[in-house]
Amino acid sequence: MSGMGSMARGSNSFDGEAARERCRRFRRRILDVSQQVSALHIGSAYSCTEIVDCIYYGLMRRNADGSSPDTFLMSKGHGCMIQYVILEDQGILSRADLDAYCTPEGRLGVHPDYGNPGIAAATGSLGHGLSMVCGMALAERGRKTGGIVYTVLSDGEVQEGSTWEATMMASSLGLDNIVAVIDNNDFQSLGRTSETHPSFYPVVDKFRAFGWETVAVDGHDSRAIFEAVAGRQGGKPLMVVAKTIKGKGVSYMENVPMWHYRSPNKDEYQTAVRELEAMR
Ligand SMILES: Cc1ncc(C[n+]2csc(CCOP(=O)(O)OP(=O)(O)O)c2C)c(N)n1
Ligand SMILES: [Mg+2]
Repeated sequence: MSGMGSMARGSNSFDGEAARERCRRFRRRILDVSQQVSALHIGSAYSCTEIVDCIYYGLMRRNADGSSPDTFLMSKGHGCMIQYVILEDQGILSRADLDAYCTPEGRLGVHPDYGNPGIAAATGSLGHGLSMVCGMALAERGRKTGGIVYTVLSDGEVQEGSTWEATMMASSLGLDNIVAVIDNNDFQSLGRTSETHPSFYPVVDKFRAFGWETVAVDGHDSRAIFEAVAGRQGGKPLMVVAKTIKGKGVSYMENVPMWHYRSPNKDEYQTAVRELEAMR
């Protein structure tokens, strides 16, 4: 397969202002869903809001019937609330689906389940996503569909050995139809990645050494993410290392580890609403 840079939607077609408003709206919807449950991975979803938005609204192609030749797999499955609200926005999941989040009657759980609309694979056990992505990308190549497989990994997840097996496999097989993004918020649950695993850095160099094209971006700059992918050279799998802030968008959540898995109380909810509404 030839380099896939030309398959992206076009380097000037991504509206950064529209992305900013969508991401504000998605954070607000996640905040509202958080009030239905005792806890959800809100900081993890806010960390990769611009990344997942850019993949769905800037990079993945849409057919006239709404389907896509491309695939998205949320490797950091615990951050799936951002995917759920985007799938709701696209009409693939319903409002009722999200309203029933984590209830016995509902079909959406804490992690993505295969079989639910818009979900390419079950994830949540970290470290397996990139291996599945390799298989999917290989299948797309074999079927000559031109389909691109997008995925988002977390920085804690990259420490799993299986991620490196898949990293080596992707470049060995020349799977240039893989676009992976690391949500590099420098937190893994309650600790700093840079403190628990200092040798994680410089992570860009490691993927380059494994034969990937690499690029580092600000993971909250939607246009920068888009341009990093659209402007790639091609011929190799692409790893975008996106520098992010866990809990981005609500001041008291940013870089505060307990917001990995927690729902705001009533006062905290009101503060977050005020902040998100002020971003209009
Ligand atoms: C194999 C595996 N081990 C442990 C966990 C429990 N767990 C859930 S999230 C998480 C770490 C969160 O940090 P990171 O992976 O960097 O995600 P993010 O910062 O994006 O939330 C852990 C250890 C898991 N889901 N899978
Ligand atoms: Mg992290």
